[in-house]
Amino acid sequence: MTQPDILMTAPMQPAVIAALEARFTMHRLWEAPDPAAFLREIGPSIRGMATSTLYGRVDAELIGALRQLEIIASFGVGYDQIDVAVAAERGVVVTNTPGVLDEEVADLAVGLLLATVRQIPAAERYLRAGRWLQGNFPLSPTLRGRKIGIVGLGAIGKAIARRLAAFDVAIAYHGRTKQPDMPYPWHPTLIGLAQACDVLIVMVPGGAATRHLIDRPVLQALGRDGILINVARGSVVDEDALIEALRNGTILTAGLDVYNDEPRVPQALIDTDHVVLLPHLGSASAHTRAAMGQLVVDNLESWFATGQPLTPVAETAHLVPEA
Ligand code: NAP
Ligand code: 8YV
Repeated sequence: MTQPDILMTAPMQPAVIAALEARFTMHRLWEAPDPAAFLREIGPSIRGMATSTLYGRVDAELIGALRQLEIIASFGVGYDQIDVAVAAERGVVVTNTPGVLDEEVADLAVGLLLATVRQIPAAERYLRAGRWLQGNFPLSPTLRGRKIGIVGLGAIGKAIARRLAAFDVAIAYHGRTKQPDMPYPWHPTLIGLAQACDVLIVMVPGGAATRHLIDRPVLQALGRDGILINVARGSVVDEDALIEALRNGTILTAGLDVYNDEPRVPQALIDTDHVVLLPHLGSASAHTRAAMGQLVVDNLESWFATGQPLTPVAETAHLVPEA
C-alpha cells in the first residue's frame, strides 16, 4: 500500500522526522531551493501537513496549493499562524497540541512573574559584574499583598492560578464568559480587571480577536505599581503603548516571553533594564517539546489509520466524522 504524502514546512525534532518518515512519504519544504516550484511539483499529492509557528503563516495560498490536503497537524497549542477559516472551508482538519504543555508553560509564567517582581536577572547581572563588592543590590518591589488578574483563564491560565494559590495572593480573571465552577472573581471587562489588580498575566490565544487587547487604557488602569506578564502572544499587547508606559512610569514593569515580530525584539525593550525578557520559552523543555512532537505524530497517524484526529481545534472539530 502506498504511504500518504506529508509536507513538513519547517524542521521539527529528529524523533518527529524519523517517526513520520517511518510511516509516510515525507517532503521537506524548508529544504527546497525554490519553494513555489517544489509546491507545484509535489503539492497535488500532499494529504497531510506537519507545521509549527516556526514556519510562519499557513495561509490561503499554501492551503490552496495542496488540493488533496486532509489534515494540518500543528506543533504548539496556539494556532493563530494558521488560516483556520480557509482550512475549515476546504474541509481540512487542523490539530494542535493541547494538554501536554500546560504545566510547563504555567511554571515558566510563574517563574517570569517572580523574576520580574524580585528583579532576579538584574540582581544576577549585578553580582556577575562584581558590583556586590561595592554594596548591596537595591531593595526590590514585592509580590506580597498583590492582586493578580489572569487574562484568559483557560487550560494554562488555570494551571497558573493553581500555582499562585500557594503564594497567598488574591486572584481574579477576565474572559468572555464567566466560569461558574471557578473560585476566583470574574471581571466582565478587561479594564475592570486591570483597575482591580496590580498584576496582569496574559494567557489568551493570539489572532485578530485579541489583537492589542492590552492597550494604552488597560495599561493606565493597571497603574503605576502595575506589572504586566505576557506568555500568550506578542500580538495581544500593543508593544508601542507598552514601551511608552514603561518609559513614563504608567506601569512599574513587565515580564515578556512573546513579541510582536519574533525573533526580533524592539531595541527599546532590550534597553530597558527593569523588564525581564525571555525568548519564547513557555513550553521549551526537552521533556515537553518531545510530548508535543509525539502528539503531532499521533494526530497524523490516527487520522490516516482511523479517520479520527486526536486533538482537532474547535473551528474544525465539526469536520471530524462520528467515531
Ligand atoms: P485555552 O485553554 O483555549 O484558553 C484560552 C482562554 O482565553 C480561555 O479561557 C478563553 O475564555 C480566553 N479568551 C479567548 N478569547 C478571548 C478574548 N477575545 N477575550 C478575553 N478572553 C479570551 O488556551 P491555552 O491552552 O490556555 O493557551 C492560551 C494561549 O497561550 C495559546 O493560544 C498560545 O497562543 C499561548 N501559549 C504560549 C506559549 C509560550 O510558549 N509562550 C505556550 C503555550 C501557549 P473565554 O472563551 O471565556 O473568553
Ligand atoms: C511553542 C507556543 O513555542 O504552544 C504554543 O502555542 O507558543 C509554544 O509552545 C511554539 O508553538 C513552537 O513552535
